[in-house]
Amino acid sequence: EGGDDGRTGALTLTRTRTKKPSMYKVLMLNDDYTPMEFVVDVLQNIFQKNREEATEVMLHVHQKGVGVCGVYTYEIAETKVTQTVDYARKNQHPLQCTLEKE
Ligand code: TYC
Repeated sequence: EGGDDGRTGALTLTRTRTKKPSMYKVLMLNDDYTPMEFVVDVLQNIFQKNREEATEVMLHVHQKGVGVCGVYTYEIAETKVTQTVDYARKNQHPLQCTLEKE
């Protein structure tokens, strides 16, 4: 957006749009003990995936060791990690989940 300084007539360019927020991947880690059904349940209820997508992500993590649950702004990503770990511990599962800046 152009602006006049009102004295010399110099034009300046000012930012009209704020910076896009940094985005963070929420990663789910495999382990040998958490039941597959529990992971699918987490992906549906915390990461808003349908049953098919949730199953795909869970199987990917089971086979590769790690997978992306979703990409969010920092506060939302952090909240989902906390909700996942709290829910897993409440059910005595070792499921781990972490953040990674994109
Ligand atoms: N590997 C687990 C099992 O065989 C299933 C599992 C999948 C656990 C994904 C964690 O993030 C995970 N029961």
